[in-house]
Amino acid sequence: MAEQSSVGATGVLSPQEVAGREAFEELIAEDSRVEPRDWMPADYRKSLTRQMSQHAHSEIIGMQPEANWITRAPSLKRKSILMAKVQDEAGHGLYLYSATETLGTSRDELTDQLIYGSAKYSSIFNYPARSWADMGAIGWLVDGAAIVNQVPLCRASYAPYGRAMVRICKEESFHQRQGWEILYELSHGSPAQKQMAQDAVDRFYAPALMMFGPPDADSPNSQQSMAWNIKRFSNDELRQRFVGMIVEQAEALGLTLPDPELRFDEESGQWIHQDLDWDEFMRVIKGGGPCNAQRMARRRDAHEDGAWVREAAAAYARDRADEMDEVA
Ligand code: FAQ
Repeated sequence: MAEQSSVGATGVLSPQEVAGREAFEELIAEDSRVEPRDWMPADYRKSLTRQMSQHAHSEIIGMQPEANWITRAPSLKRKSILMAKVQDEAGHGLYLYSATETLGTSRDELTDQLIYGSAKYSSIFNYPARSWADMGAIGWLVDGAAIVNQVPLCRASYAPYGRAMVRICKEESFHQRQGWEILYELSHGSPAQKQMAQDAVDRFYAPALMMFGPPDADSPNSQQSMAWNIKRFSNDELRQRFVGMIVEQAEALGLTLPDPELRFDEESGQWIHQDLDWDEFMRVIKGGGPCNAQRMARRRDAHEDGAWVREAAAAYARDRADEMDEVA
């Protein structure tokens, strides 16, 4: 009973739809999981498709800043680690596209929405990776923010999303440690290397904090998403948790967070960070960031270059299906 529409042409719910809605509301109230076969409200399906596909697009576009550094990694070991990480991100994109497909939109349609439409992907990947130290900052700050945001998603009410997130979070944890390790080595190297690490942290700190999304007061999706147990914490709560986590880590790295207003507030027991430039954030998510055009052009070219692979795979699948029919 996976019906999308909940209201018929007359505006009256059918008895099956009433039963489906009741079952859905019960699942949410008892914090259970919704499976693809279950009835779900059209808005729940739509909002999940939006969030999960944006998440998948982010993983795929997110391969670009790091892939650009594979050929320039400073050693064979660093090169193989970076290649493994970038491949992991491709895997994450694929789990997430597959999980999103269970909601009824095909991967081809989702891809078209990114390449030829206006689907979003994470703002962070529209910033350039200028030096090797940026591989460290991306691992430490970007994967670190992704973990804080995504661990609660392992408990998302939509079961295929939660299941995909469990494996993704394990891999992100390895990614964060490799970023930390790159920065640690640089910050304990020559003065020029330490400066390179500091410069990377200076450039990625604020964009990493913006990954959590707009402030709660300007987040149109959060409230409903939390009521449906998709998101478990608000954007500001997770951003706050992340800042609390990286303050001590930055000290251990011997690096400074570029935030003149950063201070520990005894009363709330929290680290207070500077106001972020939300105009910049809006510009970036609307396509006006430093690398939006380049990222999308690269993604479009890769998609078009890969058309023959998709055609060959489809032809192979058709042949296999014909063979199976003949055997049967
Ligand atoms: N960038 O109402 P809210 C990674 C949009 S994966 C771009 O607060 P929501 C791994 C939002 O979509 C990183 N757009 O939205 C990696 C909405 O627009 P819409 C990706 C953003 O959904 C590491 C509008 O603003 N992670 O890093 C952003 O409740 C290294 C209003 O916002 C995920 O996708 C943004 N930062 O909360 C890979 C995690 N923030 O759709 C490679 C899953 C907000 O109404 C290398 N997603 N927007 O047109 C989420 O947790 C949520 O969707 C949020 C946004 C928290 C991102």
